[in-house]
Amino acid sequence: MFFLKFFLSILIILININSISKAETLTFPTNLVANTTDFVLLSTSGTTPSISGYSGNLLVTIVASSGNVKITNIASVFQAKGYCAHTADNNSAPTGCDDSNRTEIGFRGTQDNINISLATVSYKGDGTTGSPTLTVSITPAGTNYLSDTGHYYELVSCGGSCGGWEAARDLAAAKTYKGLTGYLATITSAAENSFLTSKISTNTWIGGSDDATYTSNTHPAISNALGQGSVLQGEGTWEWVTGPDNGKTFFCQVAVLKHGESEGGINRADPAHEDCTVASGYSYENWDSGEPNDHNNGNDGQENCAHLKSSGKWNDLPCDNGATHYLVEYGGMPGESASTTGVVNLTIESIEASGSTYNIFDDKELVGVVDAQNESAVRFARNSMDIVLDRIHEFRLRKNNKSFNDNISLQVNLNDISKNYEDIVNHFASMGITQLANFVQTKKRTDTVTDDWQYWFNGKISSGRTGLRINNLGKNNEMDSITIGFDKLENNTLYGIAFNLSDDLTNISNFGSNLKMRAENLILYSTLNKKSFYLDTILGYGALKSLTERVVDLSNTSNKVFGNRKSEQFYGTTYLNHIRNLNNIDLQFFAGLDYIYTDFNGYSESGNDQKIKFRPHSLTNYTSSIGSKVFYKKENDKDNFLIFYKVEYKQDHSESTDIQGSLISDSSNTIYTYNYSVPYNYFMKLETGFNFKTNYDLNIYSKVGRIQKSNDDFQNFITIEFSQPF
Ligand SMILES: [Ca+2]
Ligand SMILES: [Ca+2]
Ligand SMILES: [Ca+2]
Repeated sequence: MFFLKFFLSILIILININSISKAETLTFPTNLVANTTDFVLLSTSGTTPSISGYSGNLLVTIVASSGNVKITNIASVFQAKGYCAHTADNNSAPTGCDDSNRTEIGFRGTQDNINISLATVSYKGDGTTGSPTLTVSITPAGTNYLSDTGHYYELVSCGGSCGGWEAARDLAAAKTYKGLTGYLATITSAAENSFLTSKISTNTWIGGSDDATYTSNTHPAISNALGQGSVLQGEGTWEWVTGPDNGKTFFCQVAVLKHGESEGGINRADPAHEDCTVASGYSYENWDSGEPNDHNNGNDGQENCAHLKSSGKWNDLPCDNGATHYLVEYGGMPGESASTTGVVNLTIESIEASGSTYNIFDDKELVGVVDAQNESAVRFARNSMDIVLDRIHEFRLRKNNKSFNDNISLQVNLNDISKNYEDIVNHFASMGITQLANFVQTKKRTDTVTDDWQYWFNGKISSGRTGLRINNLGKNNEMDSITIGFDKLENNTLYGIAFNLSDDLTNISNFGSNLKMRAENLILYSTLNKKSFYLDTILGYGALKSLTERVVDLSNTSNKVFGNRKSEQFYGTTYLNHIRNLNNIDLQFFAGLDYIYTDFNGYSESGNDQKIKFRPHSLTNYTSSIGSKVFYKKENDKDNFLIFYKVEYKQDHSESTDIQGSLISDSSNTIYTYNYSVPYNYFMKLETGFNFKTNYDLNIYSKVGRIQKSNDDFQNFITIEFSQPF
């Protein structure tokens, strides 16, 4: 019994897996809001086109109602007859499908192969207003979908004679596809005929006849007025006799010659009865020259069945002709609708569309570049303030430190420090610090007086990620900065001035959009000491330069626009610190406020038609913070080594700002607006480091840390600082 149950449950699982795997699903965006003046990847809608649950060889077709469509990855799929200028199915890459001038594309492959290409479907508008659509269909290879009729078509080879038209008609009627009953194809429009000509282009039976056996017409064909004698019923009255068009007359034969007259090659078919009337909406026919000719041998009713030629022209053939193919059409039968998921329409709202909700800031690459400029600016100001605060902290330590005498060279110390620090030293060595370090080493310490002028030097590297939340493009940033400062203690107050140069690189998404920013800062600072309280104050000015590179066509990422912008910023911070000493431990508690105001100049991008002119904007950021720092002193007669830990909570009160731009190519100069606000409410700063004083009176201060923001953004940093009296 157990084994039976076990077996049954396995069976049920297998059946379920089987039914799941057969659910054919076409995942395709249904709406795309984009600037389609150049190609736009459909995946920028947030939905990457793909299929699942399909098996076998498939044909994918994508038809644009206007504009152009292409795929850029063609390597894994095959040529399909009638698509991308290929005249036959061929197991080579469809080279025409990545052209920029296609209004429809089609290619064949397995599901996995097709998905690689589908991910790169791109659309470009035609420059006129409207709301274009893209229609995509997935059918088994050999079955075509015509979006005009919504019908499917399948050419069937009988592998020899089909056994005549009637046999072909019955074979077609026995076929079904996705819940639709098949019928011998009826061609009722030029669009349908042209589609079948280009996609099928084979001699094949179709569903027309003038044989009264099949048609609804019972009139004798004779027209006494033409004096052609009594002949077969219905002759000359051509009807569609299959599918939803059954019984619709589409052609009334007109005799050219009278009965008995003969002229080689001239149509001698009998005329239709004078009551013959073409049904409304069925006037399309595409008879070949001289057809239908009813075999042209003087006998009536010789050729009564319609046959489509590979040229797209029609011929009447004897119904028992040994023709080898028949064309099945699916769709349009009363009460039937396709159960297929293989057809999806995508509506594109582009800048071209009247009444479109299109906004240039719907472009994530663009928003990435805009956000990055704001983020970098704030990062610069906070970086400068942090570095100067570090210096102030370091000074406080130094002021409290005891003197010491042994020889310890800077070089030795640096070699002892971890690899990370070596990287920093190497990095800054290339910027001239080697000379500075050498200078530092040669300068012998003379005394422990702390009210000499002192210089200090700080190098800092940081890297972080922003925009990690869903629907944001992730951004990586790297910043490095060097700072040199001078300060002096007077009346228990430290006064100082510092110069900072910082470079920041932000890589936006993975397509090549990026922002390079440079800041040159002048910073004034002071710290006032009263008993165990210290009041730190910093004021700074920064001149910023931005270079932007923005990818405007994700299907061709070398297509970029470029920007060059200048900005200025003012910033300041005040911290109140209280320090308590407990033997080898100093405890510091602090609270602070900072304020950053950045004034971004307007600027215009250069490059292609999607370049944007940005208006000036300003950004105001401020935070309040509380935190504490713990110092652990390790002292002996050789050195003075101190370790610290710091934690700080900063609440962000920054204001949002409107960023505005217009397309330079847009003569109406429509201005689009994007509201930027800092995407986090608070952040935490965690730091740890050490202070080390050598007997050359050189002070080395270093720390590593992380800023963790409430929205998952983060910034890691490592800094090293030297200072010395002179
Ligand atoms: Ca039809
Ligand atoms: Ca005939
Ligand atoms: Ca004929």
